[in-house]
Amino acid sequence: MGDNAFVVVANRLPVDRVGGRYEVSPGGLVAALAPVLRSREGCWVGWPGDVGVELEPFMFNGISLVPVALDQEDFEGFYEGFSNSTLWPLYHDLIVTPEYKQEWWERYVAVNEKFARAAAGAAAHGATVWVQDYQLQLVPGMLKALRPDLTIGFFLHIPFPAPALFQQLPWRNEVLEGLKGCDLIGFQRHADEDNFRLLTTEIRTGTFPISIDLGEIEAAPEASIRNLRERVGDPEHLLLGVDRLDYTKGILQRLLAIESLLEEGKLDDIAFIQLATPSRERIEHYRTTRREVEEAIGRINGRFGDVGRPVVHYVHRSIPREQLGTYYAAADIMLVTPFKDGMNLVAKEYVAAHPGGDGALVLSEFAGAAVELHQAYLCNPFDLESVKDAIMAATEPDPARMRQMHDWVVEHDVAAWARAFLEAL
Ligand code: ADQ
Repeated sequence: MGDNAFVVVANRLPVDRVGGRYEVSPGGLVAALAPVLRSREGCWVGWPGDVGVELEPFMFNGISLVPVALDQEDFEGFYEGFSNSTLWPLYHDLIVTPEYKQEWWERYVAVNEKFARAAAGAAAHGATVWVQDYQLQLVPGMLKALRPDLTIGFFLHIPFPAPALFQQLPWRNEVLEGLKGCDLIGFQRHADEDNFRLLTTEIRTGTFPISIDLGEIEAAPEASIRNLRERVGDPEHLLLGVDRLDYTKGILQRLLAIESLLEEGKLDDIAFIQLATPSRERIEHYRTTRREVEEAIGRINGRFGDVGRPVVHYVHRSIPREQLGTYYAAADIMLVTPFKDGMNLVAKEYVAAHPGGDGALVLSEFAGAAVELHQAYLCNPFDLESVKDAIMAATEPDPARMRQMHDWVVEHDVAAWARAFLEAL
């Protein structure tokens, strides 16, 4: 038993190792939970991000971090395997086919046990423990068995599939049992909660749409916005995409929509910036998606670009947080076109960067964010014409729509999200 009254358990610790030392990894979850962790003498249990590294608990920026070590087999079986090649595609409605492998499942159980034991060791008597996301669905049940005195919450950041899909999972009963160790499970959308409740009503559930830390998207200076637009040739319409390079995000679909509009002569003076963070690159489906995206970019630039004047500006790396605000502010049209997405924080970040009502958001109906940001130009990424129509509508945006969305995001930030969940718990 430890002495922490509040414990967050997540796959990753909120730090990245950069050249031998740790830096805070940016993200809303850290921003939302850091104040709670500090005020409630809390700690964060998670994997530091390096395979095979054993670390003692350490303090970082006033937060106590409890590292869980993963070896190469854990990384391959638990992380790349069961989490990202089984659960991720299954929970995103089979955009690619999930793989079901007994040895991955066994690693998932073993690693969930490591996390549960670490959390049990860190929590004080009667503490509150908040477990995050699909990688750790067995932790609540394991933790309840070890420590019946704890109050345990769980939040699922990704969608929860319809029962007919979930029931494909050979270990569906074990996963449900794991989740049943909770006192409260939170979902992004009512639709996810409803799907879950068709399987069991034994556990208390709720819908808590996650949001962003408004302080992280800094107001961009006018000069840097102008500079960015000049660098891409001062187009009439500057379009932007910002994603992890993941097959759920529909990056290829937005490129095909742009290509088709250029072909039809409906758009001409445009530039499209696609920022894509490398992601899960050892998994074949991710490599295929990257290949398809890069091929389309090459083709579009070859057909419609010119020397020194490409149509698509593509950056395959993570952009520092402080620069992201300039991209968002400079873009006339933001393209968020996932086939399926728990929430999609990029959509909210873009809206946050447009307090004046300028700009337009093209948003997939299948992103959780579409529930709250319903004034966006909504589209169906499975229907190319629908994406094209939304882009065309966004070329003449209604500022009232952006203002309403901006007001909503300002009122409903990530701190409000964390507060709502913890109060319900
Ligand atoms: P993700 O699938 O990672 O999150 P998202 O919500 O869009 O998706 O968050 C991505 C974050 O990474 C954003 O904050 C964005 O700014 C940042 N980012 C993306 N590309 C970047 C780049 N090239 N450079 C710098 N930063 C970049 C999962 C779920 C989502 C859910 C979140 C939170 O899949 O549906 O919204 O968790 O619950």
